[in-house]
Amino acid sequence: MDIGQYEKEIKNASSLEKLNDLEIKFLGRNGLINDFLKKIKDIPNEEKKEYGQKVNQLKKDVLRLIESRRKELSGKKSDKFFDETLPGKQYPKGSLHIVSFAVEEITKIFEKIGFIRVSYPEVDWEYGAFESLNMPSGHPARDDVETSFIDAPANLKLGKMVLTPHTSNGQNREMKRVKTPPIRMINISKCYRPNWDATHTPMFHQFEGMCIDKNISIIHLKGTLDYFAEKYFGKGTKTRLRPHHFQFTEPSFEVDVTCTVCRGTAKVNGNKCKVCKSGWLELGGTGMVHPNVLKEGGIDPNKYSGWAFGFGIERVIMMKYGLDDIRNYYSGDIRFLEQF
Ligand code: FA5
Repeated sequence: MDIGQYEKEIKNASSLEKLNDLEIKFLGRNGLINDFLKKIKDIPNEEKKEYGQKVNQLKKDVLRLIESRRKELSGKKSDKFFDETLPGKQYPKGSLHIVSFAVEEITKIFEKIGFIRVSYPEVDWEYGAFESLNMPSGHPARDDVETSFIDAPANLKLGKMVLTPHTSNGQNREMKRVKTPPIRMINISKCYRPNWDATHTPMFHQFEGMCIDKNISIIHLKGTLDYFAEKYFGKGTKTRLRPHHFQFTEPSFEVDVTCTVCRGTAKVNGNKCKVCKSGWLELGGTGMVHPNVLKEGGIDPNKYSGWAFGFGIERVIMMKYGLDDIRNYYSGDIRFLEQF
C-alpha cells in the first residue's frame, strides 16, 4: 500500500484520457484499491480496524493526486488543432412581437408631445364602458360594439362586468384621476369583441388619445392627427375627417389617412389602387368630448373642452406594412412574425 507507486504513475500521465484510465485502474469498482477492501475478510479481527484505516487513507491520497494532476492537465493547451478564426455558433435572436413593437412606437410618438401613457382595466363595469360615455342602459348605440359579459355578480351602481370593447372606458377614469385639466392621455389596452375575419380578431388593441384643457378645439385635434400620421406612416401622409356618430363625442368623425400604397393618388402604375380604391384608408373614430361625458368625469364643460380618438393598433400596422389579414399576428407562425 505504498503511495509512491501510485504517485509516480499519476504524475507521468501525459493526457486527461490517460489520467481517466488510471482513475479507473486505481479507484474503479474492480480497481486496485477496492481489491484491498475485498481482502479485509482475510485479515485477523484485531488488525481489521488499522487495515481499513490505511486503505481509506490511501484512497483519499490517490484521489487528491488525481485531482491535482487533472488540474495541471486541463490548464495545458490541447494538442488538437483549433481554428480560432472560424465564426461562432449563431443562436436565433428574439424580437418584440409586431403589436408590442407598435405599442412602443405609438407611445413614443405621443410622449414627445406631452401625452402620458396609461393603461386601464381590460375587465371593467358597464358604467366605464357605456354609462360614463353617455350610453345609458338600453341605449341602441350599445349594440354597435358587441360586448362579452363576465359571469360574475353585478354591482348595483356600476352594472355588470364586461371585457372592455374599446379603450374609451379610460376616459372617465382618467378625468377622475387627474381631476383638474390639462389632460393629455394616451391609453393603450387590449379590447374584446366577438368578431373573427381578415380585419377583426376577438382580442385586439386600441390606442385612445384624449386632450382636455381650456379652449381646445378641432384645430388641435386635426394638428395632432396630422402629426401622428406623418410620424407613424411617413412624411407626406395626410388625414381627413368625415362626419360620423359616436354617443360620447359631438361632433363626431371618422378619420382617414392617405393610403400608404398609392400615397393618396388612388392609382398604382396607372391602375386603380387595390388597397384603398379611393386614395384613403380608414383609421378610426374621433370627435369633441361630449359635455355629458365631461360632467360625468367631474369636469365643467363650460370651462373646459377636449377631444378624443380611438384607433386599432392591429389596423394601423396593417396599413403601414400593407398586410391583408390581421389573424396572422396571432397565428404563432414564426415565419410571418420574424419578418418584422
Ligand atoms: C370605437 O371603439 C370608439 N371607442 C372610438 C372613439 C374613441 C371614437 C374616442 C370617438 C372618440 P370603433 O368601434 O370604430 O370605435 O373602433 C375603433 C377602431 O378599433 C376601428 O377603426 C378598428 O381599427 C379597431 N377595431 C374595432 N374592432 C376590431 C376588431 N374586432 N379587431 C381589430 N380591430 C378592431
